[in-house]
Amino acid sequence: MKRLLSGIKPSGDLNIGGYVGALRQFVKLQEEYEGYFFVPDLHAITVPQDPKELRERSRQIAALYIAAGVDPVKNTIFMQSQVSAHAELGWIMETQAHFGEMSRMTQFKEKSDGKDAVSSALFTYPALMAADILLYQSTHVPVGEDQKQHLELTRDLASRFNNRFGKTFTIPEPVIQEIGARVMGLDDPSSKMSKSNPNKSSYVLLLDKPADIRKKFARAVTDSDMSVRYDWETKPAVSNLIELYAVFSDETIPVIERRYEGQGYGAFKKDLAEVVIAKLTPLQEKYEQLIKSEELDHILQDGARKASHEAQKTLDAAKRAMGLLTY
Ligand code: ATP
Ligand code: LTN
Repeated sequence: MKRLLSGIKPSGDLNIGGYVGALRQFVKLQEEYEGYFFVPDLHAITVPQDPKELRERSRQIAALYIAAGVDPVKNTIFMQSQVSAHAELGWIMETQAHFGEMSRMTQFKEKSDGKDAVSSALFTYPALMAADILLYQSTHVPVGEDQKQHLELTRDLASRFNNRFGKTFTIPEPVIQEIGARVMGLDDPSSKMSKSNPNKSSYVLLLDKPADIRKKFARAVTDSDMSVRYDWETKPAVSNLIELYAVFSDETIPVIERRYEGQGYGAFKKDLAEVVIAKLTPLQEKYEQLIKSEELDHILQDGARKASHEAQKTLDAAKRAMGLLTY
């Protein structure tokens, strides 16, 4: 059976970039795979977090998985910190990772740039990510384009370990879709839509109210000529919005271009807000029910139990292979 594993950090409120690049794929792919969906809270604490906010956000991300359509019966949903094998295998993977290759990780460079107190865990983060994936013998990992480099490192570390100590880990494949692999900011089409951007108009949150969604799309930057045309070279801002339209309406890009031919940006941006609202409204309703319920905590407790059982098998195999005693 093919195994899918992925996670979204509880480091900020989830925006439509994470939904389009990752969460939407979790829902689509769950039919064909055995799914492990976790909340990488140990990754979130590589940068400072307020304890109360972290607690709330972690439940929030798990509730959003389910509200978006991830089936908690069919899949295993859990908190990373509740499965201690992640931290243990994370350490083991650090012993296999070279300082040089870790230094080339662009996410670390971006997140540490200009900051004077950066945790050492932010640097070693990709080794923990490799452990997350390898513990479940995952075959496929759905992520946005920005995680491709971490996936390549995971594959390298798994092969290096297997070559040194005997076959222990499955080599995973990234799953990166063509449309929506990198959703750009609404204020600036040259930077990724990111929850760490201080400009709140640069992103739409999954839990934004319809009025805010309308306002944010109305303000979104466009390009100089007035045509709704898909061309990343000359029209990156509009191309970004067209991709969002395509994803949220389940229509193709040529159909959208034809609909708005000769119409300018006004009608297009208004309709874009409505297709996004139409998708997010049922998700938000389901979320409101879940977040108040104890059902969510039961799902997470159950998930942690199942995940621990699976993860322990791989952790023990890796320890044994290396010469660490496991009795
Ligand atoms: P930050 O926005 O603070 O940089 P992050 O997006 O790097 O955080 P996560 O929220 O953990 O971190 O990302 C979850 C998943 O969503 C990842 O697979 C990531 O690739 C994907 N993702 C995040 N932002 C986007 C985006 N703008 N476009 C496409 N995919 C995205
Ligand atoms: N590094 C990812 C979050 C993440 C992840 C994972 C994604 C941590 N562990 C395992 C897929 C599989 C990020 O920053 N978005």
